[in-house]
Amino acid sequence: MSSTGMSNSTSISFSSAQRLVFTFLLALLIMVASVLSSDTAMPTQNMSHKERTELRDEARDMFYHAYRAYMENAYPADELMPLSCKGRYRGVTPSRGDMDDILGNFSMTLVDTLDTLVLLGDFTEFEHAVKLVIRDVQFDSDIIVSVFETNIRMVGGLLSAHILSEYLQKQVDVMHWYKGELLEMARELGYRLLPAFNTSTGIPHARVNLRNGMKDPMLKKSRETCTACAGTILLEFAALSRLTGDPIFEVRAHAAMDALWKLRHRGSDLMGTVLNVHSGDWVRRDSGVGAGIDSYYEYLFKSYVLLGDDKYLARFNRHYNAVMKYVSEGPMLLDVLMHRPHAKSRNFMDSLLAFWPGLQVLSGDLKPAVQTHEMLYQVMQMHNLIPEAFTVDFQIHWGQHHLRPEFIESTYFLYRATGDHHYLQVGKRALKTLQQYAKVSCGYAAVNDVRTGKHEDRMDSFVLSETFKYLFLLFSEPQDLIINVDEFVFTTEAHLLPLSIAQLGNATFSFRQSDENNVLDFMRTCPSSNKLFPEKVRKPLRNFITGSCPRTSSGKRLSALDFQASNADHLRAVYDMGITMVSVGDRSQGKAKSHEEGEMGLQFMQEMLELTKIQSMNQLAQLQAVAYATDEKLQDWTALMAGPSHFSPELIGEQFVEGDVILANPLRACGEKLNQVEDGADDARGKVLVAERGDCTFVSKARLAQKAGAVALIVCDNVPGSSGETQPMFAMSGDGTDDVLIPVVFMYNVEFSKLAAVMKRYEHPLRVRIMQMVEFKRWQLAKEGRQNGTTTSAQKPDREL
Ligand code: DMJ
Repeated sequence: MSSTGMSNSTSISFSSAQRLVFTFLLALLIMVASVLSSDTAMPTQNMSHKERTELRDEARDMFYHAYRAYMENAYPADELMPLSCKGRYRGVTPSRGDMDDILGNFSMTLVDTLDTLVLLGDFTEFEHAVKLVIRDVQFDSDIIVSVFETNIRMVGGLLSAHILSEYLQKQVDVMHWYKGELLEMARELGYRLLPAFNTSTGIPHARVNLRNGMKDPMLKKSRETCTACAGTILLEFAALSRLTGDPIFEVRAHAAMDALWKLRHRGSDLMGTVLNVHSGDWVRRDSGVGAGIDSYYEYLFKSYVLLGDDKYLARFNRHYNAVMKYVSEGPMLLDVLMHRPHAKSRNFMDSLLAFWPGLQVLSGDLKPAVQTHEMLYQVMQMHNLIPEAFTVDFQIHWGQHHLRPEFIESTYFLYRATGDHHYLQVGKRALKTLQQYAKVSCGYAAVNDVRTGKHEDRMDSFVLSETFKYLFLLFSEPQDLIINVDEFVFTTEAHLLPLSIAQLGNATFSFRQSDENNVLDFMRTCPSSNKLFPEKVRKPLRNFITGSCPRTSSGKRLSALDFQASNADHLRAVYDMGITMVSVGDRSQGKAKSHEEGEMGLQFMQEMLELTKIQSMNQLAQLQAVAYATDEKLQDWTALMAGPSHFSPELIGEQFVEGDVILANPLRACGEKLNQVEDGADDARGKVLVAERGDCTFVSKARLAQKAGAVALIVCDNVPGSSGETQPMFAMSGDGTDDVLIPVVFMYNVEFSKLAAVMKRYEHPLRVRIMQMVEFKRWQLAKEGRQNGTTTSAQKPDREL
């Protein structure tokens, strides 16, 4: 065995694995340290009434800057393009692909914005805008739109504006001409969405043609939708039914929710993110709280609040417990697979999950809400704006920033629940940042990359309906507002639906409402801040640094095993031992209080490293190894890291697949004729096939490889320079059909290049073995032990699949 080869490969894989694992373990510490540093640098000060009023007015000005830019340069288009300063029209403006499914040429930004005008107290502009919508907006267009987006932005916007128009008629004595036109428009639009619900499961299609329903030929193959897309209908459809007296909408939306609930994983209680509306099969089994699933959870809880049906609370609670058990990792929320919930399926988070703390506040679970929010605040401070996705060590994964509302929304709910001025300070920072990085002469522009600050020609309608609305609400006092917002539920698009809608229910919807009063009480009354956590969570951390909080010492040395990052005494003890937890940008050195405590600190760090090693073994479970032997006796193995797939059998424990490696022909393995040259030289039977990523899906490559007789498939990345050392490893997705029986793994370009170089150098066919990385490590450690005579119990992984 070439020991150099072995140790090289070990160090390559271990260092990356350790980096991954370290981030898991240390991110908690870094997070705590970051909280410390932010609190130390800027202790929360009460915000004066004057400053708060100024910020409220600034939020209002921001809204008008964007609103006027849209009205003067883009209306009646769906969106403003703030850099070109003109409207974005479907079918006219160059297409952005699927993203344009939100556009229906129905003046979306104005409809989405109507109720914000009421909250701002601008009844004159509201009345004018309602007249414009009634006059200009129509839905009879041959356009395919997203059912979810049309529902939350358009139906929700129309309903909320209708409710507020009637409210203003009664309370402010204006708009007497209004005769329910907006409700009629919402009903018409609701009917245009209904054909999407004609599926065997009752779960709606993702898209529908506004004029032709599902008859559009482009929709023939339609079958996949996301969990959030299908599960974010009920609030609007129930309100539509209650207000119009037509039960069809609510009936369909309940049925979709029931069908979704049946698809949960019975073991974990988790949901995936993409499913087939006809078969009910899962297409993506990743489960988190961000993109693809976010508002499904939100609507379970809020449906209970709005409609009073206990079953939605029970379902929410089941999912919530599952999320807190498997997805929640300290302050972080990391996707797992619904059917393998103990292993994380990715090591980054998306910015959509920033709504989660707000939902936790509403459901009464404040402590984790505070922690996740604080983490997000750190991410914001590190990058100025929260990037669309960021890794567990808070580095940028996707650099865009779309001016999304979720973080501000959670900040608002946390402030409402706690009264802690920290959240006003956070809101101030968010507001100033938007002013600095997003304001342009014609509105506010999304940021293409938070590292460069480069703008994108995009201002989504939610900037006006949510982002500025929540900012304004955060800095407003209740007496500034014409309505009591506690009597409303905010939809996922921040449209206001009154709790009184429950009373409009007819005999079709008589729910179990035993706890309804409790729920309403909770929504109406902000819990007293002294019962709540934020200060309790954050203050000990501050005290730990400032030393103002006397520590109760047991005289015992704190061991790494017992260490809890959330325990203030532990943090203090670690600090006294001279260990400083470093937040990015803060490289200050720790100094032990005494020689003894310094020794204890060293011991502590050693234990921590040991623990990290053990943890690394567990975290490695998902990582696959492509190991190769270059000696004839197949003794010396070198492993390169690879990622698993969701659609191929899992290699469990010591199982592995072995074969000579061969390139696919054609390399991308997309055509029917795979590895079929006449002389049979590229015969794939019994071989481990390598195909390049691209041109067709992972799973179709796998099917072709299987058909060609390969025993395993390695898909190598087509992006030069990509590497598992710098990029998160991920699991390849399938299409919901479990017909792939051979293991399939993914290698980034740098790792594959190493394998390719050996393949080139090596005269004989190169033998490779696909197995779990953790098993490879165990195998090698055991071999090393045997060679050194230190262990006799080492097992060779000999269970060929
Ligand atoms: C909004 O349209 C809604 O909040 C939706 O639920 C998620 N995406 C955007 C905002 O980011």
